[in-house]
Amino acid sequence: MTSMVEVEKSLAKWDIFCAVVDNYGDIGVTWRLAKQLTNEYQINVTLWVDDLKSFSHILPCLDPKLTSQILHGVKINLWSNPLPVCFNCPDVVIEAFACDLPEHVVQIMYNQHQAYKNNLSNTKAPVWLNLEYLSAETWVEGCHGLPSMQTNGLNKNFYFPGFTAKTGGLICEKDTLTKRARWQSNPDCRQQLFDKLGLIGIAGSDTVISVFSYETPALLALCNLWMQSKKPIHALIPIGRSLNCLQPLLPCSIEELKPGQQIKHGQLTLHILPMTDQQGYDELLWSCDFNIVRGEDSFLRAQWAAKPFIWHIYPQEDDYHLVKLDSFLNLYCCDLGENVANLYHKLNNSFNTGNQEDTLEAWKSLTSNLPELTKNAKQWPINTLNDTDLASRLVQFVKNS
Ligand code: TRH
Repeated sequence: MTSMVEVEKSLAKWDIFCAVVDNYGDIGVTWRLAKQLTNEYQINVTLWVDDLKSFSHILPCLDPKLTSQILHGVKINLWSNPLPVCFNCPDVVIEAFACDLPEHVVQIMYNQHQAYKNNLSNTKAPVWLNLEYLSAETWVEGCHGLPSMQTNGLNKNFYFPGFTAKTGGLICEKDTLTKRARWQSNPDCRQQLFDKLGLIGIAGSDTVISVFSYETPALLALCNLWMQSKKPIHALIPIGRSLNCLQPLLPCSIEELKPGQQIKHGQLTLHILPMTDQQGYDELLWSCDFNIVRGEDSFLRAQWAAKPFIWHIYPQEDDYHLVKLDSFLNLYCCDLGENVANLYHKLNNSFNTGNQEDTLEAWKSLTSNLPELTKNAKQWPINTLNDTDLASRLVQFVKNS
């Protein structure tokens, strides 16, 4: 049995390594986890990131020129080769999304392992975890937690986030749902956010939709439809990839667009937004009637926002992402009536494959079923979290290691 001293020790210092592949998902997930482990478990977290410039888009107060800085209680170190800051062996090392730790780091972990094995030290090698991408596929349950013995004798475990009790869970800070409920019960919060973002001309009865997607012709088709809507629709679009497929609606090139700009076409107003920090983005999702999200982290935040959403999943080879999308939709739709479930599948599938006609058909039919979709969106976070989130399961996993 693990002694109390060992338990506390295992929670003392954790290092997370993140390589930014593209976009903001890898850093978005690791940054969110680092903050939560610090705030809720008082863990001393160091986040090593190889691209501070990308990071600064979702953390505007970060200075990309500094090799080390502390923000929100998390030490953020630049991960360059060689490491510009000394790596002191922590209690836990998380390698995010198979990012391959620096050899030098593995060597230090190995030295510690050897010293412990040879009774030269009381300190074990760190618990080494590979945090994987989120998927709702059923095989995840069988792979979560599996060990992988390395050639040097060190052990690494696969940690799979997921939607069921047998997986690693979903990232959600303890106070997210209460903060969101408080926000949504007070219309002043939304108004204050819109004022802060300089969004003018949005009436309480207008439809507000946030858009954070990749490129798809389905988005342009939806915008063309929204222009002819009976009541005003506002699309709130943080500067980024969604705009690449909206060029026909823009008065200038994407590079010339400025946050704060508004572009009106019939009943549709496009509002160009700046990117904000993660808290600001949550508030945006909480304030909209419908959200279009993507990747992994914004996809989860849309679920915690308890509003209907389209998921533009990160594209993978051989359209494998469509399998992942389907697995999620099967779970998400299981309490919906058959008709709405089918329409919701159709909307998400066609948005992802770029089928304009099907997207429009599904959207039009779903708008008359919005109450059912909204009811499901409200209940979903409660059912899905099922009392535990990823960080609490992760801490428990480490304690049991
Ligand atoms: O940016 P993404 O497309 O990231 C993707 C996915 O994670 C994908 O799985 C991965 O393989 C690939 O990156 C490399 O989408 P995602 O995951 O939603 O990440 C966006 C992050 O940006 C998320 O943490 C929310 C944050 N964000 C802000 O903080 N402020 C903003 O204004 C916006 C629009 C987003």
